[in-house]
Amino acid sequence: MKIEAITLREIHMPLVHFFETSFGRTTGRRILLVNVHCDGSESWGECVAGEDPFYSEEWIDTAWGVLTRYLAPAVVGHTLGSARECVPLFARVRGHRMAKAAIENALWEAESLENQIPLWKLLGGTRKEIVCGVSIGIQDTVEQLLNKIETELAAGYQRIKVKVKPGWDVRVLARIRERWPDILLSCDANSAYTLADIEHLKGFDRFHLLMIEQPLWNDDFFFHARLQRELKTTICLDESIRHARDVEAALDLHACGIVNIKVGRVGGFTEALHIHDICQTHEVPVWCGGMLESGVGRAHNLALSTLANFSLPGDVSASKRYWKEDIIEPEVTVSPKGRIAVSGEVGTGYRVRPDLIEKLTVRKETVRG
Ligand code: OSB
Ligand code: MG
Repeated sequence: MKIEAITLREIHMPLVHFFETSFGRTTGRRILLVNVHCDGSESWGECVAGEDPFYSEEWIDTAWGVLTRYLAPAVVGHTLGSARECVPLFARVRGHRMAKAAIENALWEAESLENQIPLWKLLGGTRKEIVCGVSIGIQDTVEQLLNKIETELAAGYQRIKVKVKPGWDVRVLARIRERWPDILLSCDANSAYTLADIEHLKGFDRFHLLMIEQPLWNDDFFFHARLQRELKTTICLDESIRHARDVEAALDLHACGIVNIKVGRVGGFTEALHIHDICQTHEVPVWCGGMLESGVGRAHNLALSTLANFSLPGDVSASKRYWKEDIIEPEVTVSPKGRIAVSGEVGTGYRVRPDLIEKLTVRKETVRG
């Protein structure tokens, strides 16, 4: 594939419903898309960096700068035999994984188009459909949360994850369990607790959660290992797994028993596949996390979720839970049994809607050779 140019776009999309985590509330997304122009193909990638540097250090404006100034110029003009060949070209730039992933993932899509195979097959996927869960943010009242859970269960979703923080945790989990004693339930703290909360966190054990996601610091696994020794509930790491070495260290320390893989957080499909394989060797299940993606990132998450060790329901759910109108067609839809069927078409199996993207674009820049 000869990479002729890369176009970056910032699009604005209001969320159907606000999304609140322990670090704040989001009502609309500023989404950075990259469009890679190869000889003979157009492919897309989504940078999942947020509006603020709250989930991780990266945010849309650092990603824009590093993409236009370093990452796009590092690959434009090059001819690559495969998508993973971009990894060494990006290596000089430290961190900025979400920015790197945006280009790398678009290149995987380009490679699948060039080889005329579905992206999920190129990645090594084996599942024809994936099982979906939902991540439900902090609401204004517990009643609102219970209503949302009821709606998502009726829609068929197979696992409910709720966001928690001090003051919105045991009381909320108790109400959920009172009403649904047997559903697959987990919680995500996005680093809202410290080791001073060990006794409090032990109180979560009585809710029989599938997992508690990232209870402690975003950059830690050492103290998560200490916490895991005190809890019956399995810890799942999200924020603190940045690459394959992190997951090796975390598993060695027994810091978690489940891993959330977000392809943006780990810097692209190549690293995500590596982490998947390490976890599989250790018999540690993984699932695919979400970052409130548009259809572009969602389609990539779906392809990744077809790999064998993605054995737990992920946070990959229907377009309509986020957007009045998604930027891909068809939109991502979920069956009444909470599953998404994978397309047999080449590439992602979803087409981007250039007219709609153009309408939503507020900033655009092209890097040429
Ligand atoms: O921690 O998984 C998280 C959204 C933004 C930032 C962090 C997280 C999330 C989610 C949303 O939980 C998952 C989704 O896309 O539905
Ligand atoms: Mg999380």
